Amino acid sequence: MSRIDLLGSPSLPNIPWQDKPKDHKGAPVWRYTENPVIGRNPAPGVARIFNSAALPYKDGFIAVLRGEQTNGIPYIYMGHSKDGIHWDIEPEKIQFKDENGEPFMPHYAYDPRLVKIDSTYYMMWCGDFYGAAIHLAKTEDFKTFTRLENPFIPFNRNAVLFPRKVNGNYLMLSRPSDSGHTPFGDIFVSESPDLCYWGKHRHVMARSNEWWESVKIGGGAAPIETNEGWLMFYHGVSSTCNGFVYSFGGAILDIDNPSKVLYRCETFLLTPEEWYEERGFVPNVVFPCATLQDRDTGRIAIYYGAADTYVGLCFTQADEVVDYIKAHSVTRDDDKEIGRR
Ligand code: BMA
Repeated sequence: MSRIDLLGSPSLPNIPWQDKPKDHKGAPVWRYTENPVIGRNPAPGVARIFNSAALPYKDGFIAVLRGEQTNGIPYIYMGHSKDGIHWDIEPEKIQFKDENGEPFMPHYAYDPRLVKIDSTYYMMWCGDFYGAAIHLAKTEDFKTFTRLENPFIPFNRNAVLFPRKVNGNYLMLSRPSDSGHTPFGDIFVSESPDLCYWGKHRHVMARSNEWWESVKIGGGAAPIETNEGWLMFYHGVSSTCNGFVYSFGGAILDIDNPSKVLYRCETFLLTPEEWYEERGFVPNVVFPCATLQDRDTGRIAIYYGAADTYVGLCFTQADEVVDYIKAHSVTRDDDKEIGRR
């Protein structure tokens, strides 16, 4: 039993897991020793899968996967797994319908997130809406996917819903951006009563003075509800003479007012170190998109994209990671405020 209660999370005795190596140093996040869990050319016509999200489903796991097709255009594929590690990938891209039942195919789709609210699964991704923007769809059965309204106008990326309503409304994190490889970006949260109309936009966190996240930050996995607040894993970007480096960090948001940051770890939790993170289509990227967690043990498994080429898996434990974030927390005035000006 962990001290930190993962309030909204299920018992997940089959969570993929390895214990922390005895000689592990630094932040309490450790990689799966057999990474990457999805390698190159994973399906017909798909060169790489990365930045992907998974959830428990039936007696195993289900994933929405960013598949970079051999024509270079990203799209979303589904994966099925018994153990959360070995994945069967469906050869056909996900086909969407609109709310009238008419087929809808995005021009491109990348960086999907997957969030279950009550009995419905929601997918968010970045796609074309006269510019890069957030797309949203829902499914009950992973057979029919209904595309919903675009929550926000362009340009915006890195959307992820909270796994339950807060104060009666759905909440979504997002990161307003530009049309290119955005050289700025903070995390915002927006509310909706119905997943159609969005408002009450609030600023959550800015890029910080710490160099690992000084260019831009963006939401990663869906926030995890705990008795200390919402545990959020997000990516932070640094600029070098060889381009951007993507690491990931952790913060804890107020449970009723998630635009208030209670704790924010000043150091990264994971940064590119392994060959599959340092070498690939885009070197030096770790990009978290989803977590699995087991309420009974506090075990957390984090799926992350590596070097825009592979899917990696790493682990942490609720008590350890929350203690670490709190012990290394630095918050600024604009983190702590409600985020409205
Ligand atoms: C971001 C997104 C991610 C990608 C990252 C690193 O802007 O496009 O999909 O992983 O860049 O290339």
